[in-house]
Amino acid sequence: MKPCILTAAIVGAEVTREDTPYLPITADELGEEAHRCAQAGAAVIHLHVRDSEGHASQATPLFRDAIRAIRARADVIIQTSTGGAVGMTADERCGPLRLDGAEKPDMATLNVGTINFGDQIFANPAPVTAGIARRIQEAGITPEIEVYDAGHVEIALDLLDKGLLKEPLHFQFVLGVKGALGPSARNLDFLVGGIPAGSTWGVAGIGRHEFPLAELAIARGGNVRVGLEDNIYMSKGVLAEGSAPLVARAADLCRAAARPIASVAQARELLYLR
Ligand code: KMH
Ligand code: ZN
Repeated sequence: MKPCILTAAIVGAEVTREDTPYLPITADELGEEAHRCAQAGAAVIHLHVRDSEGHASQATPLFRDAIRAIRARADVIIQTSTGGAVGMTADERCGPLRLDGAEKPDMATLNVGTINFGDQIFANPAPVTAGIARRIQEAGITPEIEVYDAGHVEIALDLLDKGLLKEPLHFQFVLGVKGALGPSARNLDFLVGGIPAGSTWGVAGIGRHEFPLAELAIARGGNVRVGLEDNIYMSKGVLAEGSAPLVARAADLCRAAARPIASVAQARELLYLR
């Protein structure tokens, strides 16, 4: 079995300090949390940033500070969000793509389809997605395709046809968002069955679905994303003291399934990163 790449989604855009006191917000807190996650086995940090009041932001300087703080502490692959938060403009969402030099992200997410997002709508109309895909490509950053619903793989294949994505493709199946595709094995198998040979894929299960889906992904040869962005609990009513304990549990699941955990160097190779 090839090594399993563990991604830590350490902050996200929606979880608040009221939800959990363990949410990292400042650059130093993000750096420390990324370091703890790397020690627990994460090779990739999926990164959002917050402003000084803890609100979701896609501001380039905040990403610069966070990436500096992370790289000062840990050798990890940094994957910045271009999803941001519901309601942000496409231009705003592209804040991290403006970074270069030592703070340039290794990867960036590409959200290819519009979904219900709880009571809200996470809007990704085709022209917005195409524009963000082009900007990721022009920046020379490797995209990860975020898939939340049944038709999203098709949209990605259309972007591939148009030259806005290049193979090998990297997919993240985010399952269990309220209003989008549910977290079943049947849905996961359907999605995996639709991606081109040679693609990589991982699963991010939302809320209580995080670990059941992680187990499925590990058994099927996929990668795993965990972290406070997706789930704040270790077990019912018991808060995770940051994302690192969630990464540690995912690493335990890998060991239990005799699946090696990808080092950063192995993850770079598997993801064809420069
Ligand atoms: N916060 C969600 C609306 C991404 O990072 O690319 C979108 C999101 C996806 O988190
Ligand atoms: Zn995200």
